[in-house]
Amino acid sequence: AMNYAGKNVLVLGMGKTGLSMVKWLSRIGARVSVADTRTAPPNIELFQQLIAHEAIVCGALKPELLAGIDVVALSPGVAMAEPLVQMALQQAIPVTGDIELFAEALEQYAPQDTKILAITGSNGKTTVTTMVGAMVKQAGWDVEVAGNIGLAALDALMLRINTGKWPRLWVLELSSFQLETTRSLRSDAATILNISEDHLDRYHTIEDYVAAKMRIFPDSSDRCVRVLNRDDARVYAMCDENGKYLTFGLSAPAFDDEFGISPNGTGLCLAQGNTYLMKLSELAVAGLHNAANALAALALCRAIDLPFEPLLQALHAFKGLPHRMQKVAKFNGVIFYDDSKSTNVGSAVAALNSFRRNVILIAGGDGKGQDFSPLIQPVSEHARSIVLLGRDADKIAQTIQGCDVPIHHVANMDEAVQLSFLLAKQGDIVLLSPACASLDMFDNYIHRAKAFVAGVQRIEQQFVYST
Ligand code: UMA
Ligand code: ADP
Repeated sequence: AMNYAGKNVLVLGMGKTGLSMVKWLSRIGARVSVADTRTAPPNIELFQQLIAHEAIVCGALKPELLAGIDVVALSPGVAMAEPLVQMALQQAIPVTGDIELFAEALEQYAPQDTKILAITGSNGKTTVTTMVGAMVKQAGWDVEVAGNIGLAALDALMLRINTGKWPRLWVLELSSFQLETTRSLRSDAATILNISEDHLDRYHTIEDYVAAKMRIFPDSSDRCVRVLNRDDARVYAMCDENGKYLTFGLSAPAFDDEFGISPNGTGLCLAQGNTYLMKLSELAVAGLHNAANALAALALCRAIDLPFEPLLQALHAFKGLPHRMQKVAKFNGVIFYDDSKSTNVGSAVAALNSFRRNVILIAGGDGKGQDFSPLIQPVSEHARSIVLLGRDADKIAQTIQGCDVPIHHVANMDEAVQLSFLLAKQGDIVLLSPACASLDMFDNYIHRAKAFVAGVQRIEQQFVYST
């Protein structure tokens, strides 16, 4: 591992990750400066409390920033393709990131028997990470959950060092952006849950995106158990015959290294090999994609030999996360679902496939360069109408125009909700599952969800008054 004492480190990005890196690097003796491409990035006052004002630079990244710099520490929101980063690489200045710093720190400071589970994928990361955290806790282990889920890994690390209580297990949610700069993470088990098009505004091709995600698996000789999705050809192809792996999928498992769904005479069950674990209907989270998530979570925990019983108890109790297929209202025979966290095509497909009933789908936003054609089949099969808003509304409309499902355009979320309610018949579902990022119209997906729920509540009140 690198020794940072006395080294000049340039941190790029002044978000949560940048802040955690500045704190950590200062703590281990580096001389830290920070820059952000935005003229008014967040957290300025917090950075000013940590380092000298002259060491903080905002706006276009100029080459002078690299003068005397030994290491560049990249935030996930800053692309490797950023000219300054490319310049650093040309000058043979190492480029690192928060997960790499975290991995180096664990190797240096953590107790020998500390374990790590790592989770990436296009969809389901936060769900599976949260499930695994709850399952391990139920098994009685001290566990820390961190990473892309919201608590920066280095912040979690510093909290633990301050209290002197190392967790027995780290559960890390990792984005492809974080993985680009990760080399030294030695997970006991890791998964790529699935791969569907996303972030093509940052990756030239889907292969580049897959390559970033693959970095979650250390080289083949490593002890890391790969947890792979049998239903995703790209992921399943990452089976390493020389290494250890477990698989999950919706098909019946034939061997003990397979997790899946089997009928046991009384209904469908989650199973490992020929061992039945629990009834599918006992899962509180909707949709087969969540059964896949549960199986992946089980495989990760079994990879580190946790006993089944507490894992299944925790799965029983898991009620799902807000803004992911969350039922938010029911009136006039119409059920409203908030799936605002659906920011790519893969998650919108999973949402549509979760319903047998007719769906009024509200979608659109910033498509990040995605191909929307995977929506064609589920829209044809499950949608009564489509209500589109946001930057890529027209692009979606063009892709699905052959579906024989009426397409409507609206200017904002309130209109979207009102129109959807008018279009819905008794027994229908109104589903916000945008297949797009929210940033063209909202602060983030939570803000988008609030606009949706507020719209729903306004209609509900009118409806209650008028009946
Ligand atoms: N930005 C600039 N210029 C800069 C630096 C950042 O314009 O110089 C922009 C980025 O393009 C991005 C935003 O600022 O839009 C935030 O970037 P950041 O790197 O500062 O992000 P953080 O606040 O550190 O938050 C990051 C993760 N965000 C991203 O990867 C964009 C958070 O995941 C994560 O919770 C946090 O670190 C702690 O680990 C969020 C996310 O949206 C939830 N992740 C993406 C996803 O899940 O799809 C990858
Ligand atoms: P991530 O952290 O990868 O964004 P989340 O668990 O937050 O994943 O879920 C994001 C979106 O993806 C939600 O709309 C959710 O319903 C959907 N989703 C969750 N798991 C899966 C899966 N295994 N396959 C497809 N979509 C999924």
